[in-house]
Amino acid sequence: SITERTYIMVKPDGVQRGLVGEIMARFEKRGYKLIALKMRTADEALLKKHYCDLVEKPFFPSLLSFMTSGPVVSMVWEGLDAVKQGRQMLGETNPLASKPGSIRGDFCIDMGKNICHGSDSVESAENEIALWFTPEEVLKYDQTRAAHIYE
Ligand code: YYY
Ligand code: MG
Repeated sequence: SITERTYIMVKPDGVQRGLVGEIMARFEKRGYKLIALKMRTADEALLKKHYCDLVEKPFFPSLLSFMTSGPVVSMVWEGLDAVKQGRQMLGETNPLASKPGSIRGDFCIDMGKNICHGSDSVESAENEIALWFTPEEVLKYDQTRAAHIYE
């Protein structure tokens, strides 16, 4: 559905490397609609909820210290197949497996510094959007170019 939503986040390394505009531009140019945007430094409590399925993993402590090391840019993009397309646009978790042309495939080398996050299912997208944004921060408006993007 064209109202599918995904949670995309530029991680602290992506912010420090000046890739916020590049990442946003890819979603904008693809045709997705930006419906929420916020910058903040996340705390451990928030990240433990965000990565609740990973808290027992050996790499979790380093993931936590990396993700709290500086500001992140949180956004919600809406459009057809936003979750799966968003994951394709990001590339694979491991940059080595990420094809050139994907964000990770073009801009990073190491899995622990893979510059961006994208929801992996519609269900986790809804949970992540509710975790990172209040309902009022997720906007409703007409994307006037939609007629040129969808048939
Ligand atoms: O959704 P995605 O970010 O592609 O991967 P996840 O399996 O959800 O892991 C989240 C995050 O954790 C990943 O982007 C890098 C880091 N990580 C890691 O450092 N080492 C691993 N073996 C797996 C994940
Ligand atoms: Mg994930």
